Amino acid sequence: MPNTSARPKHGRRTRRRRREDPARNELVSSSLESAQQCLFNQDYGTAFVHYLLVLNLAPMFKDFARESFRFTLFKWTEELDSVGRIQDLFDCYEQALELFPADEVILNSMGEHLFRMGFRDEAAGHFHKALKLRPDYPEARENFYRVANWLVERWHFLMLNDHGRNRKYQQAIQKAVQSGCSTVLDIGTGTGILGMCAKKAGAAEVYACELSKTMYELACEVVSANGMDGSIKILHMKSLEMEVPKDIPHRVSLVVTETVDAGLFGEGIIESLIHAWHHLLLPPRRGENEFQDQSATGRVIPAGATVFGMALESIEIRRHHRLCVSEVGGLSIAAAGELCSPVSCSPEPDDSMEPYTTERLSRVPGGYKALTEPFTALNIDFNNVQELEGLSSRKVQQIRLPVTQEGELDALAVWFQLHLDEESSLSTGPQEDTCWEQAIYPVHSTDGFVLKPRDELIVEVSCRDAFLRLCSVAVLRDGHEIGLDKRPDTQGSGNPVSNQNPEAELCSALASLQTGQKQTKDFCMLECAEMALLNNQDYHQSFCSALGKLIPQLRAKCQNKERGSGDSTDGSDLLYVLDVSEGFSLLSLIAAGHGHVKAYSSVEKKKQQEVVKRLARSNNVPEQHLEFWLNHTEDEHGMLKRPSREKLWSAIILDCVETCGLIRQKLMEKASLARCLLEDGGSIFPAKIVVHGMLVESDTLLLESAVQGQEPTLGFNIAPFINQFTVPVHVFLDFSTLECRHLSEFVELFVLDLMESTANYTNREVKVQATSAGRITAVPFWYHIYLDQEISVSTLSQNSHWKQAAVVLPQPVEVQAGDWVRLAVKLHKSAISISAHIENTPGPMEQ
Ligand code: 44T
Repeated sequence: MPNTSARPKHGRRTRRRRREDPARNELVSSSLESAQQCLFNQDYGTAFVHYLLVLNLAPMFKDFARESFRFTLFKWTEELDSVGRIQDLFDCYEQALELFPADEVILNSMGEHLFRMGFRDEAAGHFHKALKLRPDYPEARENFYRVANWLVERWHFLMLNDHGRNRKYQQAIQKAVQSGCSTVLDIGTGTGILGMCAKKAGAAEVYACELSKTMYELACEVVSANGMDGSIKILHMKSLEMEVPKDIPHRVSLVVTETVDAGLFGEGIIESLIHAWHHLLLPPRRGENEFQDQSATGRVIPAGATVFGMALESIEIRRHHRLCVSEVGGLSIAAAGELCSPVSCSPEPDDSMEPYTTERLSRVPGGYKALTEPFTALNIDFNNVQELEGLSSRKVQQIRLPVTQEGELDALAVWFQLHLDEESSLSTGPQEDTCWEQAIYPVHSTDGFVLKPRDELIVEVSCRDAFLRLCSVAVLRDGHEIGLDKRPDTQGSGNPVSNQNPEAELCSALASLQTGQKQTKDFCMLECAEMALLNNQDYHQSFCSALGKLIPQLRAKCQNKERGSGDSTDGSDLLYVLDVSEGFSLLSLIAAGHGHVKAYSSVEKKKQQEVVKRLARSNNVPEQHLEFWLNHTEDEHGMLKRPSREKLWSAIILDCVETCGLIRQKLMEKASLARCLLEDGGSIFPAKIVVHGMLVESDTLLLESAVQGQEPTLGFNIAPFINQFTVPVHVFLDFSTLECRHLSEFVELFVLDLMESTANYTNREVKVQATSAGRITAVPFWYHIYLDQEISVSTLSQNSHWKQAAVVLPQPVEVQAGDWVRLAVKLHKSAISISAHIENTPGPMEQ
């Protein structure tokens, strides 16, 4: 292997001597020749070293060799990547960037590697730089938009647009500073806003810390743009790592923070505050002594919180967390075993599980039904370190809740009031006019327990690993206790709940003791979207019908051919179907269920493969008719393979839309590859995707995409900095519940023909008539996925596992009813962009 880390020396001395040194010239030209020869022989590693040498010795060749150098770099790093030489890979990029520091293609490509390795912050930095160098570089733009959502989460925009919240925080901070808190630490400063409030209120010393590199850099920019760079010290670190006097010279009298998520504790506020009380804050105020000197004591804003909970029914939540159907696409799925979403408050600590998920209940499709009144789950005082420390060791608290409405118990929802000080608080409740999400603790019991008025629901509240845990354990009905939420470990709750059938329970407990196995051997986890997909009967039925049309056609053709050629039917008359869906999919099994089909599944996880195998057995699909092709790819390259040398695929199923509502990356490349592997008359599923959309006026979408308005935020200049992270396409949208005014009918925006098109760039102009007057702020879009000419699935349907996406226009466009709007729709690879203009000339259908 060539030694790529040997960097040729360069610098002024080299340059001065170059002209005088014929030996050097000789070396340059022979190296250049070698580089080209190696490139020709596909020996990219050696070619790369030669190029490095040439370009370091003779920078004047940079323009001439740029293209070949890039090509060599990309080829060589691809090889390094495939053999796991990651450090070498990044060394090569660094060497390349030393030579071409402003090469947007190299920067973008290095960003892609960084992103794949999980270094999102660094990746974003590279995409950002590439984009600054060439703003019209579509690859970098797309990449940047992908990471922007990770780096600067969308709630930053919501927070800064939430004037009520901003003002309340500002007032609370101002009051505290004016009453003597003169040294302040802002934990998790984000854009720096709370720290700047403290400074503006007159605090003598302000410190701020921020964990995320992107947010830290942003905070530095913002603080400096507001003329406070000398007066606020920002540290790029987690507060838990801060020490006095290393990071801040002494303890502070006020900590301000908004490191709270929908479940209150998810950002680690408990741990941060315990640490702050021990290491960063002055001692707390004792008793109710009003006159104690506030500059000698410590306190926290927010002062505390009250957490509320409520039981609810929601079909939307249910279908994402538990199996709700017993049959899909002609398959019985009764034998699937225990399937469960990764969101569970199981009693055993498990890294793969999240205790809660989040939803904005006011926007849950299909709505929800409250089954109990809200109850207080917890009260916590952030100024009492003993109380904070006691949280984790607090014993499990049982709460009895009268059921107020009949309904299926699907989840417990949680929200809170954040008490900034004695007078002022913020609420994240579902009914309030807030933009915040609520925490959702789904109930997993598969049989779906119906609660009735006069029942009492027993909920356990506890705190583990500084997370709040809520679990519905039982229902009291007519004096009997009925256990809920079956859990792997029945001793977990510390409260033996009487079972309806104790004998059966005893038997199975004995059985598991004897085999030494857990009762959970058939347990398998599915992502929420995978669960929703499995519950989507229309989706599976559509595939079943489309395959049911295609397979007999191809079989008939195949039999005719055999008859013609006199071949015997010795098993080679099987049709081959490949399902390249991402994640869990039963489509291959549905294909195999049609008989005379050998289906290849892309299910990768072992547990999930077991589920598919169990279902194959229970549905009488012969084992040899189902293969998991990813189990055999260690020594193979490439995604799609022929089933065997002489056979081609009868059908290839492509997964074309991501759950978030975007077209999958590289879909068109995969489709054109797939087309080459089809037998005559074979099909790609889907054959065609039609993108639909609509003009809307939605302030909500604007508030989530950028800091709005010309007014400075609390008097500070923040918007232009954070708005650099605005992305024009919103994802994970529920269009059915989005607050918006419809300004047009549904319109067809685009057609992607997977059986035909090859183009990477496609443009289309669409004319749409406005049906009412308003400001077009966005164009939500979704897909009609055509499996064949007649059968289609819509990603907008009620039981879809897909969300929708929307293009948010950079500037709203005013329309009158009847106006024609010209939409320029562009598809670059798989990214859609839309711009809207009022058409002055009448549209084609105008009277
Ligand atoms: N809160 C929204 C926003 N961080 C979530 O890197 C939630 C507001 C909200 N930095 C009510 C309810 C809600 N040391 O940039 C992030 C994060 C940083 C830290 C240094 C630490 N120990 C931490 C912990 C977090 O802080 C920033 C904000 S945390 C997320 C806030 C529905 N009102």
